[in-house]
Amino acid sequence: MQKRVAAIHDISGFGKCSLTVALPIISAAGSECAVIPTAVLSTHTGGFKDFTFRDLTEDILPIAEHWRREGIRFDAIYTGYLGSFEQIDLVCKVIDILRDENTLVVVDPVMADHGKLYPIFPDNFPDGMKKLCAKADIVIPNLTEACLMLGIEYNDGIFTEEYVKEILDGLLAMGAKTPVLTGVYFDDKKLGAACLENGEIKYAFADRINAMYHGTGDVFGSALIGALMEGFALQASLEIAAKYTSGCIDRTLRFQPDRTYGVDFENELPKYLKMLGK
Ligand code: PXL
Repeated sequence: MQKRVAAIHDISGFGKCSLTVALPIISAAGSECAVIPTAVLSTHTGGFKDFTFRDLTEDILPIAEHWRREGIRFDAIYTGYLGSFEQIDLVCKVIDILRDENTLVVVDPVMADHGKLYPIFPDNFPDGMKKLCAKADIVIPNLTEACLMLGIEYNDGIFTEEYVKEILDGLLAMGAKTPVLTGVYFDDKKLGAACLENGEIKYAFADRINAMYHGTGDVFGSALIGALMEGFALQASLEIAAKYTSGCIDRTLRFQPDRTYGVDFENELPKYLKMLGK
Protein backbone atom coordinates (compact mmCIF):
# COMPACT_ATOMS: atom_id res chain seq x y z
CA MET A 1 0.00 0.00 0.00
CA GLN A 2 1.39 3.41 -0.96
CA LYS A 3 2.09 5.71 2.00
CA ARG A 4 0.50 9.14 2.23
CA VAL A 5 2.24 12.19 3.73
CA ALA A 6 0.70 15.58 4.54
CA ALA A 7 3.38 18.25 4.07
CA ILE A 8 2.58 21.57 5.76
CA HIS A 9 4.96 24.30 4.58
CA ASP A 10 4.91 27.51 2.58
CA ILE A 11 5.60 27.41 -1.14
CA SER A 12 8.52 29.65 -2.06
CA GLY A 13 8.18 29.89 -5.84
CA PHE A 14 11.91 30.24 -6.46
CA GLY A 15 14.83 29.10 -4.34
CA LYS A 16 14.32 25.37 -3.75
CA CYS A 17 13.01 24.99 -0.24
CA SER A 18 9.80 24.09 1.59
CA LEU A 19 7.14 22.59 -0.72
CA THR A 20 9.14 22.89 -3.96
CA VAL A 21 11.55 20.43 -2.33
CA ALA A 22 9.23 18.30 -0.18
CA LEU A 23 6.85 17.44 -3.03
CA PRO A 24 9.38 16.09 -5.54
CA ILE A 25 11.57 14.26 -3.01
CA ILE A 26 8.77 12.57 -1.07
CA SER A 27 7.01 11.69 -4.33
CA ALA A 28 10.21 10.28 -5.86
CA ALA A 29 10.65 8.10 -2.78
CA GLY A 30 7.29 6.54 -3.60
CA SER A 31 4.92 8.22 -1.14
CA GLU A 32 1.97 10.36 -2.02
CA CYS A 33 2.61 13.94 -0.85
CA ALA A 34 -0.53 15.92 -0.06
CA VAL A 35 0.12 19.55 0.79
CA ILE A 36 -1.25 22.33 2.95
CA PRO A 37 0.46 25.46 1.58
CA THR A 38 0.68 28.00 4.42
CA ALA A 39 1.74 30.92 2.20
CA VAL A 40 2.87 31.62 -1.35
CA LEU A 41 6.08 33.64 -1.75
CA SER A 42 8.00 34.67 -4.85
CA THR A 43 11.22 33.42 -3.22
CA HIS A 44 12.30 32.25 0.22
CA THR A 45 13.20 34.97 2.71
CA GLY A 46 16.86 34.08 3.08
CA GLY A 47 18.69 36.44 0.78
CA PHE A 48 16.29 37.99 -1.72
CA LYS A 49 14.93 41.54 -1.50
CA ASP A 50 11.29 42.56 -1.96
CA PHE A 51 9.82 39.07 -2.17
CA THR A 52 6.04 38.79 -2.49
CA PHE A 53 4.09 37.08 0.30
CA ARG A 54 0.52 35.82 0.09
CA ASP A 55 -0.63 34.59 3.48
CA LEU A 56 -2.85 31.47 3.47
CA THR A 57 -3.37 31.21 7.24
CA GLU A 58 -7.15 31.28 6.79
CA ASP A 59 -7.06 28.19 4.58
CA ILE A 60 -5.03 25.92 6.87
CA LEU A 61 -7.83 24.65 9.12
CA PRO A 62 -10.54 24.41 6.42
CA ILE A 63 -8.22 22.22 4.29
CA ALA A 64 -7.60 19.83 7.20
CA GLU A 65 -11.29 19.77 8.09
CA HIS A 66 -12.20 18.99 4.51
CA TRP A 67 -9.74 16.09 4.49
CA ARG A 68 -11.24 14.81 7.74
CA ARG A 69 -14.77 14.96 6.30
CA GLU A 70 -13.51 12.96 3.33
CA GLY A 71 -12.04 10.36 5.70
CA ILE A 72 -8.52 10.71 4.26
CA ARG A 73 -5.87 9.17 6.51
CA PHE A 74 -2.16 9.98 6.66
CA ASP A 75 0.88 7.87 7.41
CA ALA A 76 2.91 10.98 8.20
CA ILE A 77 2.53 14.69 8.80
CA TYR A 78 5.61 16.80 8.03
CA THR A 79 5.76 20.45 9.06
CA GLY A 80 8.52 22.99 8.43
CA TYR A 81 8.77 26.75 8.08
CA LEU A 82 5.79 28.54 9.65
CA GLY A 83 5.35 32.29 9.53
CA SER A 84 3.56 33.24 12.77
CA PHE A 85 2.33 32.13 16.20
CA GLU A 86 -1.13 31.86 14.69
CA GLN A 87 0.13 29.41 12.08
CA ILE A 88 1.84 27.37 14.79
CA ASP A 89 -1.42 27.16 16.78
CA LEU A 90 -3.34 26.16 13.67
CA VAL A 91 -0.84 23.47 12.73
CA CYS A 92 -1.15 22.07 16.28
CA LYS A 93 -4.89 21.80 15.60
CA VAL A 94 -4.31 20.25 12.17
CA ILE A 95 -2.17 17.55 13.78
CA ASP A 96 -5.00 16.77 16.22
CA ILE A 97 -7.47 16.61 13.34
CA LEU A 98 -5.43 14.46 10.95
CA ARG A 99 -3.37 12.13 13.13
CA ASP A 100 -4.43 8.65 14.14
CA GLU A 101 -2.49 6.15 16.26
CA ASN A 102 -0.34 5.14 13.26
CA THR A 103 0.50 8.60 11.92
CA LEU A 104 4.12 9.67 12.28
CA VAL A 105 4.35 13.39 13.08
CA VAL A 106 7.67 14.98 12.07
CA VAL A 107 8.30 18.60 13.05
CA ASP A 108 11.20 20.66 11.73
CA PRO A 109 11.17 23.87 13.82
CA VAL A 110 12.66 25.98 11.02
CA MET A 111 13.51 29.41 12.48
CA ALA A 112 17.24 29.83 13.05
CA ASP A 113 20.79 28.96 12.06
CA HIS A 114 24.38 29.86 12.98
CA GLY A 115 23.40 30.90 16.49
CA LYS A 116 20.73 33.37 15.38
CA LEU A 117 16.99 33.50 14.94
CA TYR A 118 16.05 34.46 11.36
CA PRO A 119 15.47 38.24 11.52
CA ILE A 120 11.88 37.82 10.35
CA PHE A 121 10.88 36.14 13.67
CA PRO A 122 10.23 37.73 17.09
CA ASP A 123 12.50 36.73 19.99
CA ASN A 124 9.85 34.57 21.65
CA PHE A 125 9.16 32.52 18.49
CA PRO A 126 11.08 29.51 19.89
CA ASP A 127 8.40 29.26 22.62
CA GLY A 128 5.79 28.72 19.92
CA MET A 129 7.89 26.10 18.14
CA LYS A 130 8.42 24.35 21.48
CA LYS A 131 4.68 23.81 21.74
CA LEU A 132 4.56 22.32 18.26
CA CYS A 133 7.59 20.09 18.91
CA ALA A 134 5.86 18.70 22.02
CA LYS A 135 3.23 17.17 19.71
CA ALA A 136 5.78 15.47 17.48
CA ASP A 137 6.97 11.89 17.21
CA ILE A 138 10.23 13.10 15.65
CA VAL A 139 11.73 16.61 15.84
CA ILE A 140 14.66 17.60 13.63
CA PRO A 141 16.10 20.94 14.85
CA ASN A 142 19.59 22.14 14.06
CA LEU A 143 21.83 23.16 16.96
CA THR A 144 20.69 26.80 16.95
CA GLU A 145 17.00 25.89 16.98
CA ALA A 146 17.51 23.32 19.73
CA CYS A 147 19.47 25.76 21.90
CA LEU A 148 16.89 28.54 21.44
CA MET A 149 14.01 26.23 22.40
CA LEU A 150 15.89 24.83 25.40
CA GLY A 151 17.42 28.11 26.56
CA ILE A 152 20.91 26.60 26.61
CA GLU A 153 24.07 28.19 25.31
CA TYR A 154 24.83 27.84 21.60
CA ASN A 155 28.32 26.49 21.33
CA ASP A 156 29.32 25.79 17.75
CA GLY A 157 32.84 24.65 18.18
CA ILE A 158 33.52 20.97 17.82
CA PHE A 159 30.61 19.03 19.30
CA THR A 160 31.16 16.78 22.30
CA GLU A 161 29.10 13.70 23.07
CA GLU A 162 28.11 15.29 26.41
CA TYR A 163 26.78 18.40 24.63
CA VAL A 164 24.81 16.25 22.15
CA LYS A 165 23.37 14.24 25.05
CA GLU A 166 22.38 17.38 26.98
CA ILE A 167 20.50 18.68 23.94
CA LEU A 168 18.78 15.40 23.06
CA ASP A 169 17.74 14.89 26.71
CA GLY A 170 16.36 18.44 26.72
CA LEU A 171 14.36 17.86 23.54
CA LEU A 172 12.96 14.64 24.98
CA ALA A 173 11.92 16.42 28.19
CA MET A 174 10.23 19.04 26.00
CA GLY A 175 7.84 16.32 24.85
CA ALA A 176 9.17 15.13 21.49
CA LYS A 177 9.10 11.33 21.53
CA THR A 178 12.21 10.83 19.40
CA PRO A 179 14.53 13.83 19.19
CA VAL A 180 17.01 14.25 16.36
CA LEU A 181 19.74 16.90 16.29
CA THR A 182 20.96 17.82 12.81
CA GLY A 183 24.26 19.35 11.73
CA VAL A 184 26.34 17.33 14.19
CA TYR A 185 30.07 16.84 13.56
CA PHE A 186 33.06 15.69 15.57
CA ASP A 187 35.70 16.54 12.94
CA ASP A 188 35.96 18.33 9.59
CA LYS A 189 35.33 15.19 7.51
CA LYS A 190 31.87 13.95 8.53
CA LEU A 191 28.61 15.71 9.32
CA GLY A 192 25.20 14.30 10.10
CA ALA A 193 22.60 13.79 12.79
CA ALA A 194 22.25 12.33 16.26
CA CYS A 195 19.06 10.78 17.58
CA LEU A 196 17.86 9.53 20.94
CA GLU A 197 15.90 6.34 20.49
CA ASN A 198 14.83 4.07 23.36
CA GLY A 199 17.35 5.71 25.67
CA GLU A 200 20.23 5.22 23.26
CA ILE A 201 22.08 7.92 21.29
CA LYS A 202 22.79 6.93 17.70
CA TYR A 203 24.63 8.80 14.96
CA ALA A 204 24.36 8.94 11.18
CA PHE A 205 27.07 10.70 9.18
CA ALA A 206 27.94 11.59 5.60
CA ASP A 207 30.83 13.45 3.96
CA ARG A 208 31.03 17.01 5.24
CA ILE A 209 31.05 19.48 2.35
CA ASN A 210 32.32 22.86 3.38
CA ALA A 211 29.50 24.99 1.95
CA MET A 212 26.14 26.23 3.21
CA TYR A 213 23.33 26.23 0.67
CA HIS A 214 19.83 27.43 1.33
CA GLY A 215 17.10 24.78 1.64
CA THR A 216 19.32 21.87 2.58
CA GLY A 217 17.39 21.42 5.84
CA ASP A 218 14.26 20.82 3.78
CA VAL A 219 16.11 18.45 1.43
CA PHE A 220 17.30 16.50 4.48
CA GLY A 221 13.86 16.47 6.17
CA SER A 222 12.06 15.39 3.00
CA ALA A 223 14.58 12.63 2.26
CA LEU A 224 14.23 11.46 5.87
CA ILE A 225 10.42 11.20 5.59
CA GLY A 226 10.76 9.42 2.24
CA ALA A 227 13.06 6.80 3.74
CA LEU A 228 10.97 6.35 6.91
CA MET A 229 7.86 5.81 4.77
CA GLU A 230 9.73 3.13 2.82
CA GLY A 231 10.16 1.24 6.10
CA PHE A 232 13.77 2.09 6.94
CA ALA A 233 14.60 2.42 10.66
CA LEU A 234 15.35 5.90 11.99
CA GLN A 235 19.15 5.62 12.05
CA ALA A 236 19.26 4.13 8.55
CA SER A 237 16.86 6.82 7.30
CA LEU A 238 19.02 9.56 8.84
CA GLU A 239 22.06 8.12 7.10
CA ILE A 240 20.29 8.00 3.73
CA ALA A 241 19.08 11.60 4.19
CA ALA A 242 22.55 12.80 5.27
CA LYS A 243 24.26 11.09 2.31
CA TYR A 244 21.71 12.40 -0.15
CA THR A 245 21.98 15.98 1.17
CA SER A 246 25.76 15.82 1.16
CA GLY A 247 25.69 14.55 -2.44
CA CYS A 248 23.38 17.42 -3.46
CA ILE A 249 25.72 20.03 -1.96
CA ASP A 250 28.80 18.44 -3.50
CA ARG A 251 27.22 18.37 -6.97
CA THR A 252 25.98 21.97 -6.68
CA LEU A 253 29.30 23.34 -5.49
CA ARG A 254 30.83 22.54 -8.89
CA PHE A 255 28.66 24.97 -10.85
CA GLN A 256 26.49 27.19 -8.64
CA PRO A 257 28.26 29.81 -6.53
CA ASP A 258 25.02 31.49 -5.43
CA ARG A 259 24.07 29.82 -2.16
CA THR A 260 20.61 31.38 -2.08
CA TYR A 261 19.57 29.43 -5.21
CA GLY A 262 19.49 26.12 -3.34
CA VAL A 263 20.96 22.77 -4.36
CA ASP A 264 20.62 20.54 -7.39
CA PHE A 265 18.66 17.87 -5.55
CA GLU A 266 17.00 16.75 -8.77
CA ASN A 267 20.04 15.14 -10.37
CA GLU A 268 20.92 13.30 -7.15
CA LEU A 269 17.49 11.65 -6.98
CA PRO A 270 18.67 8.48 -8.77
CA LYS A 271 21.31 7.96 -6.04
CA TYR A 272 18.70 8.58 -3.35
CA LEU A 273 16.41 6.00 -4.92
CA LYS A 274 19.29 3.52 -5.10
CA MET A 275 19.87 3.98 -1.36
CA LEU A 276 16.17 3.25 -0.88
CA GLY A 277 16.68 0.00 -2.81
CA LYS A 278 14.72 1.18 -5.84
O1 PXL B 1 14.03 26.46 4.05
C1 PXL B 1 13.24 26.99 5.02
C2 PXL B 1 12.40 28.13 4.55
C3 PXL B 1 11.15 27.88 4.05
N1 PXL B 1 10.35 28.86 3.61
C4 PXL B 1 10.73 30.15 3.65
C5 PXL B 1 11.99 30.47 4.13
C6 PXL B 1 12.83 29.46 4.61
C7 PXL B 1 14.13 29.79 5.17
O2 PXL B 1 14.58 30.88 5.18
O3 PXL B 1 12.38 31.75 4.12
C8 PXL B 1 9.80 31.22 3.17
